[in-house]
Amino acid sequence: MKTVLITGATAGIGEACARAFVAAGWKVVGTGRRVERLQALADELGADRFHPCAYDMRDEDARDAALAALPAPFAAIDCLVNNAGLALGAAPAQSSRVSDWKTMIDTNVTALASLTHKLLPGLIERKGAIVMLSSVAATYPYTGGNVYGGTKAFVRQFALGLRSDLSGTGVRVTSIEPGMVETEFTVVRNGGDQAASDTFYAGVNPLTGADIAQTVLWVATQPAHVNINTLELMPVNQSFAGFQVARE
Ligand code: 8X3
Repeated sequence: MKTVLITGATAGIGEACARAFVAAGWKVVGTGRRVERLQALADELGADRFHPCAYDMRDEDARDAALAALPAPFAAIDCLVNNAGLALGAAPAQSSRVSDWKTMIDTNVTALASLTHKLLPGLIERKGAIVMLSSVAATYPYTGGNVYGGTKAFVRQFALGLRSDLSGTGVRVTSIEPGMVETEFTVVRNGGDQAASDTFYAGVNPLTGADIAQTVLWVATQPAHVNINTLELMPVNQSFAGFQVARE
């Protein structure tokens, strides 16, 4: 039985991944700040299958203590799902808060890279897998995407760069790049405004956390010689539009 560590397992895509991996016979270490949500998942999925690992991913000392305290059945991580991340604000750069930018960079870039670095030796030893949650925002710029899109472009390029560095180790690395997925993501992005999130997804028939979880599980369970490099997905009702032009 393999073990996956999923960051941000308290809600949305991460929580759906926890359910999907447990259903597929994996043991899951779920990280996040909201201990009560992790405990509820452990109660539901079984303490022998889901281990709550509560810490703030931007606090490396807390992370290291939590990982060092993993019980033996959960300590050997075969797969890392770098899911935790957030967008804060959707305003143009010139009217964004720099504190929001720093929080996004600290979480989506610094904490993700640091955790990956920490788990790499074990992943190499076990010929494991790393699945990164990037975004369509990594590839397609949009108004108000600024630093969020920049962080997701980092995630994508970091994943691809890791593939080069890990050549010959057997470790597989994937960048998953979803478009509109209805989770707490847009509520958080808009400062807790549920109505703004409801409006954003209204009539879209957006992707769900469960949709993305099935994709992550599929990627992680490919035969050992198959690496999915990048995988971009959107709801059918989300697509592309042309450039905007400012006329003088
Ligand atoms: C966010 C994707 O399409 O909602 O990662 O901007 S989208």
